[in-house]
Amino acid sequence: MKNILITGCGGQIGSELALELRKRYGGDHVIVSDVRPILEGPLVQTGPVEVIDVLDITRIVAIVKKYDIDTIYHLAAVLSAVGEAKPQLAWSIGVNGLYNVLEVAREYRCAVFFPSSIGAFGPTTPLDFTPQDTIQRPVSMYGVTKVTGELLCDYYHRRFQVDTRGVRFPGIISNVAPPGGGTTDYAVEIYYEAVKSGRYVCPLRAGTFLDMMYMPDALDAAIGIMEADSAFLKHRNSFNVTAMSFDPEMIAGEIRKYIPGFVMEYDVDPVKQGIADSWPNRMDDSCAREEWGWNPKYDLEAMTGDMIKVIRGKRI
Ligand code: AKB
Repeated sequence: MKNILITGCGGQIGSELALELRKRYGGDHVIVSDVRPILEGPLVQTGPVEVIDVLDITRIVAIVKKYDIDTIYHLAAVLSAVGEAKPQLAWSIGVNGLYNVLEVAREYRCAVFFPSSIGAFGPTTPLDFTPQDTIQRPVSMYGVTKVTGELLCDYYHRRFQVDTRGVRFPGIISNVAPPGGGTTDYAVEIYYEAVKSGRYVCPLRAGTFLDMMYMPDALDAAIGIMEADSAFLKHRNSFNVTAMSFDPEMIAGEIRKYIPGFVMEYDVDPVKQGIADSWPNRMDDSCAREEWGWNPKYDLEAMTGDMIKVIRGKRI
């Protein structure tokens, strides 16, 4: 990776991935972009920032040529809950945006990172220890775009030898930029509300188990798969990766170790609950561990200690 372009960088993952990549590869070698202008903050202070609408292929080409890009982290997407409210937009950004990126990558010989998701699975998938290769019949538009994306990336690798790679991210928990429209957002919001008010109204039912991961591990996953020796990769575009699996009661229990009076109430959101019920309880990520050494560092306990410390420091 010499010169890297990140799309959708204003979001939860991009805002931290960009800084990590700039630390490793140098600020001028990591070009940050988003459909909305990023005008201030660490992303602006540490390297180039551009506006890119991924539906505008001529703009992607212009930026790839301007900076001699050889690697694209394509993060622009609409998350699962917003995707159910706006399915046409979710398809357009999720599939047409990826198609544009892959076409540019084919023409200009770029490697591409594509984040798939636990959303690529559905109710007929085995939900416990979900295998790497299994049934994928998602019921959300987000899931449909993720399965399509996995297949498109496979196709561009097989047909055009584009170096496409990716992982199936679980819910990602972080404390810099908010997630914005996913089913797993509750696992971020709960920490902020616990610190701020000592109570949280959870949109998912107790007993809803989902895979999750703390942001430092998510960054390691995204960079790790792109830096992996391709000779060892059999599943290049859609590795299951997970770090922990918990339900709302378990995360509330961990929070109570720091905030003993923390109160959890439930007001189930039927759309989010329906999506969550169709997703795995816990994936099997042994292929990622075997093929490129995936090895997450944070469990629920370690993550909770860090989240509470960081959020308390923000004085929200
Ligand atoms: C979402 O909830 O939509 C995302 C995801 C798991 O892909 N966080």
